[in-house]
Amino acid sequence: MFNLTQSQIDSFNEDGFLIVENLVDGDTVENLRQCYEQLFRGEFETGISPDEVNWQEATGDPSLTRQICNGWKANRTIAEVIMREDIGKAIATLGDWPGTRVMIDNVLWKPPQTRPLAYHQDNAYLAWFQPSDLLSCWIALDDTTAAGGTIEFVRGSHKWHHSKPEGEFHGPKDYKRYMLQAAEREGVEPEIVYVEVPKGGGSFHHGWTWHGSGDNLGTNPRRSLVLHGMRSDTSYNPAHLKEGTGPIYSRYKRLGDNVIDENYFPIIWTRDGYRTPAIDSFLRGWEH
Ligand SMILES: O=C(O)CCC(=O)C(=O)O
Repeated sequence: MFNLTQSQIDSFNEDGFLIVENLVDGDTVENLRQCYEQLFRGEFETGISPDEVNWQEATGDPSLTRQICNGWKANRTIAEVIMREDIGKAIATLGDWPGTRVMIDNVLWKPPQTRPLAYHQDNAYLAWFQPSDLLSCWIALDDTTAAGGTIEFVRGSHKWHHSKPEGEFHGPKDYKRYMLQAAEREGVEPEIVYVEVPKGGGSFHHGWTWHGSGDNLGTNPRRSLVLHGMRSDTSYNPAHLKEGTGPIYSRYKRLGDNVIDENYFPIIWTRDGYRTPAIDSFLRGWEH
């Protein structure tokens, strides 16, 4: 059970991120690693495909970080972590939100000698819902190091101006390029902090915090599972469905209103005690 202290909340507000240990235990890390093998082989336990499958064993570019988005829909072990109430509560507390929904998860696997993920601000891709705020929990499934391509944050950059999405996310030549341009516009020297934690630890980050990750120059894989949370009271913004990741996630838009359907974006924790009831039957397995 993860709980935040007041000094962690203060430090998140100041820095735009928070590094923590012991988000998941060793057995869970091991189980998740097995699921990663299955997902990247195209084995989807529930029968539902993840929303974005950017890498598969037979066809994926071996020099790129393997990525699947919304692995929770395909695999219940992943879903159990992504739907955790305590993590939903921590996200809502850090964001000062009424509650947290799952926007997407990210299943990430960066083998040794693979390429970077470009620096970006998450909120820049999200005009299709409003308020378009994201707050994320990044969980390491391997011990992480700077040389091993761990996630890195720029301290205080959630207070910088908001940039537009630019460039290639997967494997760019200069992964810091757009962050450095933003720092120049801001007139500051960026202070980069690497998330170096034992497996099972990780971090939380604000949706406007600049972050990315370098080449994996180490000899171990760098796997991580990310929950990107959105506010429980958010809704579709029909004027901006074509922007950012909107074309992918607007497929779940209802025809007659802008309600974000909790079957696809489940509510995992709210201040008033609500949690999407169907989560339990999904996690138990429909056959039971
Ligand atoms: O794990 C990484 O290298 C980057 C992940 C990321 O962009 C995120 O969690 O928002």
